[in-house]
Amino acid sequence: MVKGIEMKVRMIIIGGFLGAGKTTLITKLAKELKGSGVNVGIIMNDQADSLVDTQYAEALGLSSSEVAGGCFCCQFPVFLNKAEELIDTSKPQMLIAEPVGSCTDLLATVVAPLQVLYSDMFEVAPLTIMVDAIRVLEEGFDRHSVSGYLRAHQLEEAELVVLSKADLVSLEDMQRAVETVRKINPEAKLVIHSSVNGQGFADVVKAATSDVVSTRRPKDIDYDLYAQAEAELGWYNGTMALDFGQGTDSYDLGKKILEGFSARYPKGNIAHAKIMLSSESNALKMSSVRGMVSVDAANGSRISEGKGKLTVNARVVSNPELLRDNIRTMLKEVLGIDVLSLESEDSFAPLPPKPFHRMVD
Ligand SMILES: Nc1nc2c(ncn2[C@@H]2O[C@H](COP(=O)(O)OP(=O)(O)OP(=O)(O)O)[C@@H](O)[C@H]2O)c(=O)[nH]1
Ligand SMILES: [Mg+2]
Repeated sequence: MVKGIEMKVRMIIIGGFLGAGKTTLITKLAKELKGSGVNVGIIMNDQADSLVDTQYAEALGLSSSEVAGGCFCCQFPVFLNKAEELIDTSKPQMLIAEPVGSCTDLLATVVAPLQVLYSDMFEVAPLTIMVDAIRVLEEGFDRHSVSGYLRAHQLEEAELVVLSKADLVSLEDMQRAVETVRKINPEAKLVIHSSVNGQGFADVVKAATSDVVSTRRPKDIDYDLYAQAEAELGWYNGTMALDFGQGTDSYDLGKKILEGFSARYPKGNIAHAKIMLSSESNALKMSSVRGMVSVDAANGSRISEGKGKLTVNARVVSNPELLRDNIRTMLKEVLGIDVLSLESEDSFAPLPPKPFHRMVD
């Protein structure tokens, strides 16, 4: 599909809980679309700044922007502004937006406002929600599971569900995961996906490039329960300058940092911890979701040399101050004396969501 710049920009919103695989899918989708001649922009989102995801998208050479310090719904004017900026600078035919993983009620607070107030600018694709098959199998959507109310609502409002991490579960288990998803949302289109073997990716590309638009009505929501579910998580973002000297094995370092979370927290409580390490000789992105550590991307050699930088983003079920203290201790243990300075650090629990718009009729 090739659209002229005078046409509406197709806005594809890909939400879903922390660690479900949004950034992995979005960057892959953007590269695929770019490769087939579609001009694409990406908008990332987080409750804080210094984002690993944005650094990653930029490192891949994708036109990207971020809305930091709150979700798209609470910061709708900033979201719109960033979209307009990207449209002015990059003239994209499509914008792919990743809302923060602890955000829901997007139909009422982002999709509807775009459709009602900015219908001349945007064509809004059906709301896509990514759901981690492992989290479904191990926790379900029980109110008492990690952010259960919030994750169930995200799924309820989905128009396209991308059930991710198919490579990590057996066919029988995937069938069970599908049944659990269907109990909450029987209507959505469902794609079983793996970023590792490419399963389901063609269906995601097809949905992205179709002309079908979002039509789903917003779902009821209790904002107190939503706020409680969101506030279960402590958030930590930190950036520090490092001196790797003659050379440090970056994989070892990343692994040790992320394994520090597994040593301190029950795995279900590690929603997503991610790090980006960069130096004069390399760059590395690693993640831990529920204690499962993986290398997401690497550039250059395995060995970090000279001056460098470490960014840590962690979202863990914890009091935020305790999370910060634990991370400081972990970093001190792993990095020894080489921390030159902590350039920025932030730890907090998200405030109750207060959407700028909420349109339900
Ligand atoms: N095995 C496997 N790993 C995956 C798959 N999709 C994503 N991952 C891994 O899961 C981790 C989290 O992926 P992200 O794409 O960063 O998740 P996210 O939803 O953007 O997370 P937040 O930005 O924290 O909300 C990374 O280590 C990915 O490599 C998949 O299909 N299979
Ligand atoms: Mg992400």
